[in-house]
Amino acid sequence: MLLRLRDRSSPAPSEITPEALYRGRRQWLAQAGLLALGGAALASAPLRRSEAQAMRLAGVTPNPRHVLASDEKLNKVEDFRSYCNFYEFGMDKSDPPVHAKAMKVRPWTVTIEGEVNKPQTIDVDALHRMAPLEERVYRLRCVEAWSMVIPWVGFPLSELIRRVEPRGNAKYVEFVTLADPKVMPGLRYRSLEWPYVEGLRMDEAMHPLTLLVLGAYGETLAPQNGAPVRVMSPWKYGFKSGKSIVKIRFVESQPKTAWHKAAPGEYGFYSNVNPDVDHPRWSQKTERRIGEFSRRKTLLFNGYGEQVAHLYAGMDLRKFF
Ligand SMILES: Nc1nc2c(c(=O)[nH]1)N[C@H]1C(S)=C(S)[C@@H](COP(=O)(O)O)O[C@H]1N2
Ligand SMILES: [Mo]
Repeated sequence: MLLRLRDRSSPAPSEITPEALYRGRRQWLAQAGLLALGGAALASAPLRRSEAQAMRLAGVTPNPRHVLASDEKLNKVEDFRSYCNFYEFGMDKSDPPVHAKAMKVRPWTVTIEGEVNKPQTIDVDALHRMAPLEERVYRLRCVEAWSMVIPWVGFPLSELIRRVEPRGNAKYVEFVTLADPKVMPGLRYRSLEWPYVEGLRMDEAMHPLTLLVLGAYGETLAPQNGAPVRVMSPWKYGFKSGKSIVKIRFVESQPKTAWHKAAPGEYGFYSNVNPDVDHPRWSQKTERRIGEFSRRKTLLFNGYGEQVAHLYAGMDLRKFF
């Protein structure tokens, strides 16, 4: 059964707010009919079978406790929607919630190009129907040493990748995001080179933890959180999670990513969360969970090491940071 998302652009199905509901989440999901309880990935429920199979194929032991940060409290939806990094809409955390409202998220297409047998342009509504949507609770660890725990909704990016049939020489996946000067005041500043570009190595993009994200907190994404589509590899710093994607390119050589171009000594291509590799200007050993005062220890690979460490076997993580 499919998990359906409430479309934020249409009226609410009830006056119950997601904020209130996420406290009694299971009950709410059932009541609001947003979640057909069948095989959905609720925090403490076993992984969906296809996901467990995919993880076995990837040589990974399915372990819901690690895949899903179920022992940690979800951040409030207000935190997620009000404390944002989306530099196209301004440098302050409070800019995107104000300015991103002007971004039109329908109609929206994502163009797939490069080293694939089936290049195509996909409408975002077709993306919603491409694969069963799953809810996954993942930590987001920003390189600025704060973090949040978010119930993301989407499907493994690998589902999309398989459908477009990458060729043998496709070694990396590049994500190009929207750059529209009409609605994005931040483009005037040369803080980064626009459009914002991010990338993953093919095996990282195919990894079952990497989600193509279409929603969060049971609803389609708010514009400031990267509507209508973004990616999420939870073992990497948040900036790898490109928002409002318009193009996915399959390429042979390592993409030149926006942050790496802006400051190569500060932001590497891999950007795996690593408490032992400090940012040149600050420590990565601890983080502040948004909404909390005390700091917590940052975990290697953001706590997803059991699932992803094998991808980097034999690599010097200080060199390939
Ligand atoms: N297009 C685009 N995507 C982006 C960014 C950005 O500035 N532009 N910021 C990144 C950073 S630094 C982080 S931490 C996350 C923040 O996601 P959130 O605001 O939805 O929590 O988005 C990432 N994706
Ligand atoms: Mo970030």
